[in-house]
Amino acid sequence: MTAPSSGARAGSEAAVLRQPGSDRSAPAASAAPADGALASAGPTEADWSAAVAAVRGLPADGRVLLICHVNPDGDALGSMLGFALGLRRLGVGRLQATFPGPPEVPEPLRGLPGLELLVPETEADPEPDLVICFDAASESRLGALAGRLAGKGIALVLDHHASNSGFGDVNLVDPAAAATAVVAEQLLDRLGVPLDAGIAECLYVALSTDTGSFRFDATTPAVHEMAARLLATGIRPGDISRRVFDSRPFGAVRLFGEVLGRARLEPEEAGGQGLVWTYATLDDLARHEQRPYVLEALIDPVRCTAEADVSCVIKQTAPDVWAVSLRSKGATDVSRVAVALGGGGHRLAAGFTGRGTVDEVVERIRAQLRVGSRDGGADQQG
Ligand SMILES: [Mn+2]
Repeated sequence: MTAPSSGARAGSEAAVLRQPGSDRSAPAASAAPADGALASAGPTEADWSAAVAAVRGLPADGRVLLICHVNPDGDALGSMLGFALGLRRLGVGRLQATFPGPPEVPEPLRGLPGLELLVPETEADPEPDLVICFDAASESRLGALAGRLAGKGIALVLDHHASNSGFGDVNLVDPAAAATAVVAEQLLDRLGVPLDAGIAECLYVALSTDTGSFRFDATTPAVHEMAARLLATGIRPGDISRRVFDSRPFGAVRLFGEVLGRARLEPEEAGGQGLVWTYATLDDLARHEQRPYVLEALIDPVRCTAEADVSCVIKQTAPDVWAVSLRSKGATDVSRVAVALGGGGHRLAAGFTGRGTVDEVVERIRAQLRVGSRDGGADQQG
């Protein structure tokens, strides 16, 4: 299951939609907590107790299936595998971890501890006693595996997306958490599982990817305190960061050069705050012999553009299908744009699946940004 790559990249701040067919993006992170005060307050004591009871109540030979979202990013895989390793420490022997779609782990995440627990979705236990779902804002992000939550076993959901509908039997959804890994660490603590280097490395990858290497507003004191606990196990942040963020095939470097060279700046869009965008086609990938995951990092140089509040990368996934990533520096609620166009995400990081030509997709974004800038004042505080 750790074979060739594709799918998501570990590094970027907000993973957003990566695949046609998934209707909601699940951006890893970014500035989710900016909306924290408005979103639900997070898990109650009763929720935590129910989650602990679900794990502690497993029969001696209980079977646990852990699932994360399609095209898993650092938080999805890291929180899932870190928690799985914790369950193993608790003595849970029959563990499987999986995600929908091709069983390919993105190259930057192939060093994660616990990868040996991964199985292709086709081999996932059809009737586990406990299903635990990570970083998926909605059941649709679980593909065919969503059906496992309806089985006779208990379904436990760990997530940090404010839009999470609470589709499990027990839901630990904390919109104020910088990453699902924050929720996972808390549950491990309540289960009495001590952190070891393996668990810590998984959770560190999750936390650092979802906070953009601790650069986003989601990086609260609590995030640094958690990072300190993880680092205290002896893991090497330099090695991890190089592997996860700072490594790219030369072909991808050249591909970026080409794609960045065609970026357009439209200062008048987004209510005069500016829009910058570019796109990458399947042909671009083929010419440079690159896998789709390398494009996950493309939003980072694009969003550096000082003259634009909104940045956008449009990645072709099929002839007329595009995975669209949107970012804002703060003046624009891009989740509203994404939701209006069939996707989702956070206020400063969101995405959707676009259909048609690039020009048609961009025009729809411009139009929604105009709606947004008209209504923006009204719900600025809302
Ligand atoms: Mn996440």
